[in-house]
Amino acid sequence: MNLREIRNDFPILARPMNGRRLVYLDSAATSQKPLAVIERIARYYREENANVHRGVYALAAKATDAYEGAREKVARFIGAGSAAEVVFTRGTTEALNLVASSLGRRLVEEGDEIVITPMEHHSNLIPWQQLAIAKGAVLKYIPLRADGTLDMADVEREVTDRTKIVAVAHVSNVLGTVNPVKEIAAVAHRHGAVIVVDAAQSVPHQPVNVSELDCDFLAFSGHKMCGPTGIGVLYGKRRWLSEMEPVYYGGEMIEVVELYRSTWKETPWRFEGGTPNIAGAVGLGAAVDYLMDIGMEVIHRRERELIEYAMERLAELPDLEIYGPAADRRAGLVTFNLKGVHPHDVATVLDAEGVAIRAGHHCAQPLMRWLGAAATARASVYLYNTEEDVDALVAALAKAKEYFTHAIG
Ligand code: C6P
Repeated sequence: MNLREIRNDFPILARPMNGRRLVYLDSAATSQKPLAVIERIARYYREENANVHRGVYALAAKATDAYEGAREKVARFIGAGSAAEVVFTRGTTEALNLVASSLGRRLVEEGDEIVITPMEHHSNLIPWQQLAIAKGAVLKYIPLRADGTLDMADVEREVTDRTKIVAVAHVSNVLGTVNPVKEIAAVAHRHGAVIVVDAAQSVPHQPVNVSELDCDFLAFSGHKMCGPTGIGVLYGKRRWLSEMEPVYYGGEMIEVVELYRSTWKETPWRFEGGTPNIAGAVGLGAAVDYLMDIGMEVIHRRERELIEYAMERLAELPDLEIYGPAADRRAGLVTFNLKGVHPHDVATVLDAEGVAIRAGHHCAQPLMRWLGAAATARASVYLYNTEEDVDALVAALAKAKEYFTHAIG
C-alpha cells in the first residue's frame, strides 16, 4: 500500500488553512478522521440508532450488535483474550482514573508504594498522586536518564515488594520515548505488583499486543487513532476486572437492585453505567478496521521514516533545541524550542504558514520542570503526513527564526 495517497482518505486535509495547504502536525493531540469513519458514524445515526442492551425490538438489537461488535474489534486489535476485557470509557483519562479509583483504592494501603515516572501525562500522574495522598502511600518516581529514557537498573531498584502499582506511559507525549513496558511488567510481576500502561501515544501508531506485553491494564483514546472523540478503552485482565467494584452507579450496569443493596453485571458492563457513547464505539470500531486494513506495522514503519527525516532536517536549524532521545528510540513526535522565542509565538508564525503544531506544557508540568522549560513546541506525525509536510515545518521554522531575529534585534 502506498501511504502517500492515504492523505486523500482524510477530507479535512484538502481544506486550505490561512490560504495555504494544511500541514497537520498535531496528531499526538488528536488525529484527523478518514471518510470511512465519518461515514460509519453517519450510517449509525441514519440506519441503526437506538439505545443498547434494553430494547426488545429489531432496531435496538442492531444498535447493540454494532456496539458490542466494536468491542470485539478492539479486543482483536490489541490481542485481548476476550471482549469482556475491553471496557469502553470516554478516553485514556477516564480509563486511568477508573483503575485508580476502583482497584487502586482497594489494593493500596498505608505505607505501600506506587511507582510512576516523571514523564507521565497528568492523566497518569494525578490519579496516582491523589490515591497516594488518600491512602498514606508512597509515590515513587523512576528517574529519567539525560536523554529522557528509562534505565532498567533504576526500574529494578525502585520497584520493591512494597510496590502495589506500577504505572507508566508506553510512549511519552513530550519526549517521544518508547518505554520497555514488557520488561517493566516482568519486574512489577516479580514483586506481585500490578502494571498499568498508558498507551494513548502507542496504540494509534504501532502494533500493541496486551498478551505479549503481559500488562494488567492498558488505556487509550479513540480520537488519537482515527476514531471520534469521547470514546476510549480500558483493557484489563479479566481476573482483575471481575473483582473490581464499579465507579459509576446507575442504569445498564446492575443485575438486581433492592431498596438497601444491589448487585452488578459482569465485566465489562458493570463499568459502563448509563447510556454509553454508542456512536463513538461504532466509530472506533470503524477506525480499527481502517487501521488494520492498512496494517499497524506499515504505519509504524512509515512514521519511523518520517521522524528520522524530520530529526535530520531539524538538525539543520542551528537555534533549535530538541528534547528527548535519538530517532531510533522515539516514536513519531519531536519536541523542541527555538532559542529565545516563546513556543506559542513559534506556533503562531507556523500557523500563518498553514503548519499546525502544538505549544505549551502538554499536560506534563513535572516533565517541563525536568527539562528546564516553561513550555515547548511539538510536531507529531501520523500515517497521512509526508516528507513535504516536514519540509514545510522546517521552512516555516526558518521563517519564524528570521522574523523574531529581526523583531527582537
Ligand atoms: N495527550 C497531547 O497533546 P485523553 O485526553 O484522555 O484522550 O488522553 C490523555 C492522555 C494520556 N496520556 C498520554 C500519554 C497522552 O498523550 C494523553 C493526551 C494530548 O499530548 C492532549 S494533552
